[in-house]
Amino acid sequence: MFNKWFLVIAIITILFNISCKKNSTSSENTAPIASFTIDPTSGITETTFTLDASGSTDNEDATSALQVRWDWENDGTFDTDYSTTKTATHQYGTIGIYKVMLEIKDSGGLTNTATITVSINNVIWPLAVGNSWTHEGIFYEIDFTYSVNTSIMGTIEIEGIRWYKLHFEIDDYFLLRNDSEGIWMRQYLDGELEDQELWAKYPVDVGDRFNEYWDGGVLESYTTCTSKNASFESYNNCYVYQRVHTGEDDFYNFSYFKPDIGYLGEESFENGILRWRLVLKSYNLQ
Ligand SMILES: [Ca+2]
Ligand SMILES: [Ca+2]
Repeated sequence: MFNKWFLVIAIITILFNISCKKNSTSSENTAPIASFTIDPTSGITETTFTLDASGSTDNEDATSALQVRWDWENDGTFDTDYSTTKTATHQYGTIGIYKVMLEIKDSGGLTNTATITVSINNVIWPLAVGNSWTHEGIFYEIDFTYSVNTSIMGTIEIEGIRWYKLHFEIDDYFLLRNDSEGIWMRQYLDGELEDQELWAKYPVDVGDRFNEYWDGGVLESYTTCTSKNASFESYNNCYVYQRVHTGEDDFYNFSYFKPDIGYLGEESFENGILRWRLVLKSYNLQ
């Protein structure tokens, strides 16, 4: 009796195993589906980006069994070895736009890739919530002095793009953002949002010309502050943007910026005579 049942069970086991093997060889392995997130999606050269490929899937393998490797700039050379660890971190040392590529491999050797574009910006204006500046303004024609505060109130998303909202004490608030093309500005006038325009570019090269935001004039840039005004001589390595007003060749502004500090101030000339000046008095960076 024992021998008989043992034989039956043995035969069933053998048939089952054969059946399984037959099935596993006849069903084809399918490629995994690569998917990942990157946080944040833009930053500066000091930003540490966190990448997470745990959203990748495969029909046959558990995600934990899938292997991943990364090509930080999609140049065809992978920068990490295969690993089952789905998260990674990376910093980009140079301003630019990069396409980071994930390759994922299942246990059968099939692969799939996904890419995400990430932009590395500049820090000409330290855009961070809580930063603030105090400037002193002087109208020379009427010998009038005033103080004005600017602070970054928060961020706002418009059409998927993050802007910093700045409150300028004597005006409506305005929005700024940085990307690899430069500084973009949106201004609210009488509560109405103006169209966005490229306002300035960074890094700047002498002779660069830009469309100006509000009156269609041009900007020119210089890479030193020392030539225009003694008030700014103490600031080395700052950038001066000359803004010439359309149709008013004798009316122009110089705006002064310095990386890691921000907006130093501005001067306005008419017929070669200094009309008014805005000078940085203090700043508080978060
Ligand atoms: Ca598979
Ligand atoms: Ca690479």
